[in-house]
Amino acid sequence: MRRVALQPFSKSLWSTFLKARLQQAALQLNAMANDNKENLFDKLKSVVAEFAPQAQAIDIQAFGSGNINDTFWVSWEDTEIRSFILQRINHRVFSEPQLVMQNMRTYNDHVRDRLAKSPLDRRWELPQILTTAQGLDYLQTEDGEFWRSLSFIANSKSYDTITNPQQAREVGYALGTFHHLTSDLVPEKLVDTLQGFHITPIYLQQYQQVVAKGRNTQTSPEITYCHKIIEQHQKLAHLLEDAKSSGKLPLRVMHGDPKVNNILFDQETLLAVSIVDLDTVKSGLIHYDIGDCLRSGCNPAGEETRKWQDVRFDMDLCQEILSGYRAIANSFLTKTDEDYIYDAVRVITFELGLRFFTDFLAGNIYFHVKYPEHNLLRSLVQFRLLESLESQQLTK
Ligand code: ADP
Ligand code: GN1
Ligand code: MG
Repeated sequence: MRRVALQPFSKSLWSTFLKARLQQAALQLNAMANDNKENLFDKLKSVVAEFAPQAQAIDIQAFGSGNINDTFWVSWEDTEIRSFILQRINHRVFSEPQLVMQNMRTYNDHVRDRLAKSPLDRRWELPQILTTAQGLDYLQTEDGEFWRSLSFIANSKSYDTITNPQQAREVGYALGTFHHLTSDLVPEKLVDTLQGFHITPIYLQQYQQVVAKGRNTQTSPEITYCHKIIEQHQKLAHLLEDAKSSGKLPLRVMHGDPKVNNILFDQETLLAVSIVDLDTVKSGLIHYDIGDCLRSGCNPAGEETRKWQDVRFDMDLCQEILSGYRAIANSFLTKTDEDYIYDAVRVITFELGLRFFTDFLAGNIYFHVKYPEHNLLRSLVQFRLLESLESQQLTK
């Protein structure tokens, strides 16, 4: 990331510069479409002041490529350059952001203690919650928005796709480390921040309801293809939930969203050093995590590609991710867990395609989009990935 020298600017020149930068950030973030740009400028300045009153001249940039929250990188300079992550929690998705922060505390405290008792033999970081001047974990503004600040994991970088086998093993290692470090955290200590999240049959119902309402009457070969894939995979939607209710797969702590760009790499060693986006950490099946990690990691074209017909599931990357995962997860992974891995990737890939498609039909109310057909294209990518996966066998 480009660092900006702050000192030579006068206060007013700095303010003009920052305003331009923020307007640019606002343009980049589609979620900001509803914000008045002037308000956004003032809002960001006052929110930063609550978390870092000592920061004099600040620089703020839109950051990352998350689909849910609005994320900013905030930096300033005193004796050295300092920075943190500032996020506006999407409260249309998370109706009780205070519970999201409560879970994050529970998770952070647990993992910090565990690492203190039995340290890993390599770098592993937790994003620290930075409190407001009043000592709170988040700031609720008068207009009902929720903001939080997290320490920036130093010298780190995330990637939207995996480009080599070592990276793939590291992605697996990162998820394994998350499961390992939470294997003794009682799942019931975590609250459910997003009801229905990863309950695939519920997404199927939502799709059926949206279709029944008939709000979107568009037709195209792509839309027909999506309906057809969903029709063909009705049974698949129940597979993991059935395994859960029959007790074949136990409830454990799951991350909920371990896609590749939520894993951070050290820019020098190129090793995975953290897993972020802890909003959906809760009691659930680790198979949703394994499935999601493989779904996102084994799609070299990336989930945002427009060339959806070229999308394929890369079995070699899959083996690398799994070998990195197993290296640390072998202590708790059972034979039955292993037996469900292939199906877990199918379920979660189908589920995400279904979620994107339903959101497209419903008018793009959940995921951030940059254009009206964005979610349609994303669903085509997932459905094509699913077909590619189903045309291959997962070898152990
Ligand atoms: P969203 O829910 O919108 O995906 P995330 O919490 O994943 O939001 O944040 C967006 C991106 O910002 C992440 O994918 C990651 O690349 C980056 N990021 C988030 N938290 C940190 C952090 N503490 N340090 C460094 N980068 C971070
Ligand atoms: C969202 O927030 P982000 O971009 O890391 C979504 C995931 C999806 C993912 C697809 C809370 O993740 O479930 O798999 O988009 N997160 C939530 O890119 O819905
Ligand atoms: Mg994210």
